Amino acid sequence: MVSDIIEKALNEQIRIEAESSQVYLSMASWAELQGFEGVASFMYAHSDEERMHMLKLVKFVNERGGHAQVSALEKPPVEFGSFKEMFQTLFDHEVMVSQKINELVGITLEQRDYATHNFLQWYVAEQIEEEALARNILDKINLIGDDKGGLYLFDNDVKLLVGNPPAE
Ligand code: OFO
Repeated sequence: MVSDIIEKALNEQIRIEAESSQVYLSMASWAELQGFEGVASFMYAHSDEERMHMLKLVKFVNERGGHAQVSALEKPPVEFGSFKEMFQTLFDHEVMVSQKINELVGITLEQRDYATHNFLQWYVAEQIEEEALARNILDKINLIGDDKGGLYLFDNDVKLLVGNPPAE
């Protein structure tokens, strides 16, 4: 059984994961309109992943006797200026999510909720991967700058990062 404090904290994380999904969906749409198919596929897939992170939390809260709640979401940005700006936003966003996960883990220790603590380890590991990936992409894009040919090759490279592109 989750305590009220843990339930509230997990519901807050459900909202954050849902907002992450919306942010990446908005990035996907923007990249698609710029004609960058690889980046768009990557962002669509990433958006789906965030929804999966959210659903995993929803199931957990309900299984533990709490009530997973779906809340209103903040509108994501719709314009990103440049790919560099967009990937910087993505990286900053993932760093923020990692901080939130860490705070959540801290609360489970304070509350001595070891079941939720254990469950959250998956998110801790996932954030390490996501931050590393975002940093890696950002490093690449910083090297390329505004070079059109470089961006074209980058788009093809990013396409390879997408394991399962969403159905058209
Ligand atoms: Fe990319 O963040 Fe979820 O956990």
